[in-house]
Amino acid sequence: MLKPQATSTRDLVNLDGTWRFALVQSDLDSEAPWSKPLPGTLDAPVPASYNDIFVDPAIHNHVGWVSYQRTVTVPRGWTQDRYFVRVSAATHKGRVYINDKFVTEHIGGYTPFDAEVTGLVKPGESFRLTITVNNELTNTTIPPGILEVNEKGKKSQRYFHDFYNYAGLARSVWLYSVPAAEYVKDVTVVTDVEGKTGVINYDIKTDVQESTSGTSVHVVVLDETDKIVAEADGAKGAVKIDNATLWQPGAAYLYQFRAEIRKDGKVVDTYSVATGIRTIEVRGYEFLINGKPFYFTGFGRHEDTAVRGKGHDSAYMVHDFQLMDWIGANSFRTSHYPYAEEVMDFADRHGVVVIDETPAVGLNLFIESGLFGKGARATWSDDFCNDQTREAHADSIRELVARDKNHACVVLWSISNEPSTSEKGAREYFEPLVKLTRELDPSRPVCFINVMFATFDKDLITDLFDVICLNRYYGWYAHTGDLESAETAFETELKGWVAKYKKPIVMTEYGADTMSGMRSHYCTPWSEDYQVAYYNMCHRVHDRVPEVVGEQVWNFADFQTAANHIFRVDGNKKGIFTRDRKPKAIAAVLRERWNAKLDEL
Ligand code: GCB
Repeated sequence: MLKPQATSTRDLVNLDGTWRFALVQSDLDSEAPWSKPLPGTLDAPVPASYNDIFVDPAIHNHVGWVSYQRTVTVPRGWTQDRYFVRVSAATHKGRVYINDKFVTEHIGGYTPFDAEVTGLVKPGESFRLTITVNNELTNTTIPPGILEVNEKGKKSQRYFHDFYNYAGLARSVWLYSVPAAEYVKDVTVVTDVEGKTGVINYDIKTDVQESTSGTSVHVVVLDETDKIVAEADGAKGAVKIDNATLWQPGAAYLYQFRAEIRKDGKVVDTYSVATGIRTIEVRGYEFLINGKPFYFTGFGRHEDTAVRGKGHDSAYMVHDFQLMDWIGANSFRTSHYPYAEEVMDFADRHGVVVIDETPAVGLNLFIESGLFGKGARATWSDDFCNDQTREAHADSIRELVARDKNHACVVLWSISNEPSTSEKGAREYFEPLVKLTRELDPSRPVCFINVMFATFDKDLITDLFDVICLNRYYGWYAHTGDLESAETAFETELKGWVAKYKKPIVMTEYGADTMSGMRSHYCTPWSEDYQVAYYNMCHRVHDRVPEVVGEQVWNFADFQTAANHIFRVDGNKKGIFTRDRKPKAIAAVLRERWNAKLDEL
């Protein structure tokens, strides 16, 4: 799933802007919105979630299909090409129609897909492009949810993750071309280091439509000054770069790995992958990048801003990376779904380390029954996470690895956030998924993110993974307001994990809801003072447990959550920054601690 690229043999047309927009009010097939111009007067921005754009609760709370539509012209020069519409994300299910014709469907809200237009519309002609998007979550989608219908027949959506179910076309849409005869369909690079030599192991897949005798694959590696530093022939192999500059956290260096198809000495297709040369290893209690112990500082985050929802926005992206740099964050987790590819590219370019997560969040009925007394229901069961759910989960892993495998920034795959791993059936569910992840990418370690109920004596799956990732809220959800007992309980638990598993621990979440501006002489929960005291307590514990190799606080910024919970006031307020990126008092404290940590690394 290569990200579309403009090269000397390929073109790229961006289709962002305002599209016609309408809700599908009844049944998609009988309304057939693709068959004519959309009814009504609404326009919606792409990229953006549609929920907060309009001042209309019917749109904000809509459950079901919506339609986006616009006219697209195929460039007249594309006579020797194949061409596709690339949808970078349609949350959670998307269908593409070219004029009256259904072309493709994709399930999974945070990974891209293509619809081929070649053969349906000629170069120089225009067509009506309709993308219908469905936001429903069921027990066989990832993430899962439950659809409910009230006595008046109105649908509503329940889900088990703590962020708003934003939907729509939140990332860019493109029209792109590749050479028709033969093109580079996929590139995989895996890097290694031998002394001062950088090694890029590569595997190039081509798509051949015509009989193309006489073509060959060639690779060229350029450094950051565009100087050729290595070349090789063949679709699979290794290239070596003497005195390579490594990709380091905080000091990125990217080579361009250019795959070329040549015919009679001419380049007939070319595609480049920005490649950082680095190694990753988990050894004993250490997480090593380029052979050196790494300590994660940074955040669990969300793609979340006012008005846009999960819509990708370059201004916010750059600003957020600036804030992370300012505060001394060397890493983040793409909690709880794959982020826009632009974010991954940016992390590569700026040396920010990423724990890359699938959208498998909320595979847990225990939290609901435990916290809200809703009555115990089994998570791993025929009527919730069953074989079909696991198949959808496997697809989400396949698509994440296919999309992000070449990013130097990605050092660890997280295959799920807070599944119910103390419940019977968890091991049977996860074992094949861990195996699959390792087959898809033997070069990176694998983790899942552990929930507070599944302590070391109850969890059933941790031995299958390389790193222990813990979300803990001692002093917030447990021992609320009592940091003294929280400190003891937290340290006791960490030591239990160390003794049992002998693996490195990354704290992937810890935090306390905090109303910006609320101050308290008594360090009351929700005040900025409590947030500071809470983090100081956690950090004392981290510093006493040397097997802790990282701390990612929850959350980078305040974010929107589902409206039907009484324990959230206009969203989750555990941000270090407010939703509009203003610092809370804790920001200065983290800045001092993390910058000191970075100096030690
Ligand atoms: C968690 C979840 C995260 C929530 C957070 C919280 O453990 O992983 O999605 O937002 O707790 O604030 O409750």
